[in-house]
Amino acid sequence: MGNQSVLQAAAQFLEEGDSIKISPIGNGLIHQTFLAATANESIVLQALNTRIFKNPEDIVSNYWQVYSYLTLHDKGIEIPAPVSSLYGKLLWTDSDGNAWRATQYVENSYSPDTAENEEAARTVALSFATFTQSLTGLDPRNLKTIIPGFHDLSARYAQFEESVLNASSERLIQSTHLISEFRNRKHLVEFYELTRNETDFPSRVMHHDSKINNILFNSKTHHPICPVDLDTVMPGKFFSDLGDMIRSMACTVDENSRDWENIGIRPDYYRAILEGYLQGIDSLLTEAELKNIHQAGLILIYMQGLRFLSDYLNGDIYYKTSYPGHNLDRARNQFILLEKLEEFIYLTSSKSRSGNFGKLL
Ligand code: GN1
Ligand code: MG
Repeated sequence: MGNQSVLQAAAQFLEEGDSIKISPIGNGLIHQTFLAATANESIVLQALNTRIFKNPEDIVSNYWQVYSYLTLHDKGIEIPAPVSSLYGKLLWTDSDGNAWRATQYVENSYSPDTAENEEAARTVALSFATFTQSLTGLDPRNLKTIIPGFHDLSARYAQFEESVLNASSERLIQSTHLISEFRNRKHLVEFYELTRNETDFPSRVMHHDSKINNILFNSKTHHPICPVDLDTVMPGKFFSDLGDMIRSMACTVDENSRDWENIGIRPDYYRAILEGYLQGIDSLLTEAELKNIHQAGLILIYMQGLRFLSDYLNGDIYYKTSYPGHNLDRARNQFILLEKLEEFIYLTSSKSRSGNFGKLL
């Protein structure tokens, strides 16, 4: 994205279009995000990836619904106000077809990439759970489904099998071990099918990208302000946000690491995330969800592994990559993490029968 295009977009959302300073922020794999500032005003400006988000209007419409609901109902949680363009629209499309939108920049805030200790992980979990809890009165069916089948494990599994069929023989050879390990875990897809039951596993408003860098923290108090990056906010199931936090915060190294020997689960973080989430969601979960709470991390790690491997097999068309084989390495990383979580849950549940881990449910 050239600087000129960003400046041109920023000028659509800022009053004084001629003295704008632009700097890239965030490190998302999908959109391009910038801080655009004049002497009086700072906004977060985003070029939405319309290859992935086919209907960018739906993103701004969901954002508006969530923003209005939280503001009207005074739930004690505020998200950055959307900023409309000088033409009064929440979306502006440039001559190359890029869709831009903006939100207010929250001063004295930051988004860390890692949870420094388990207390940080607990507050992040509390924040994402409070978000869903606060939106209980907003019928999830009113929100647009931004990416159909986004956390639909059956659909992700089907895409994976399709990518195996279409892969080049070179990429297939590199992936044989992972393909068979992922196929061996199809029981997770069978569990996912059970969650279609709306009584036991009701749909709620979920964030669907609950990484710590999608939480704004207050620079002075270091407490979470609110979740951001709300593009994938849509109806979802209990495992999505909890599972993605386990995937991205209870791990010893991040999803890009090739330090295979040191990929693992941090038990104290796992417990803190679970406790923080249960506190924030405050008795919303059904008996069936509580009984299956440990499936959350397994499903999300498995799904992310399938997605990275499918992208590798498809020739790296979805995620930004920095070197050939990056997606294959990410898939391997997620597979090792999945094995480590399986082991941790197995050990934990056998110990809890003898009373040691009773607190973990
Ligand atoms: C993508 O771009 P980013 O980092 O916010 C992806 C998530 C994945 C994540 C893996 C729309 O999110 O689902 O978990 O990469 N978002 C989309 O790092 O596909
Ligand atoms: Mg995201």
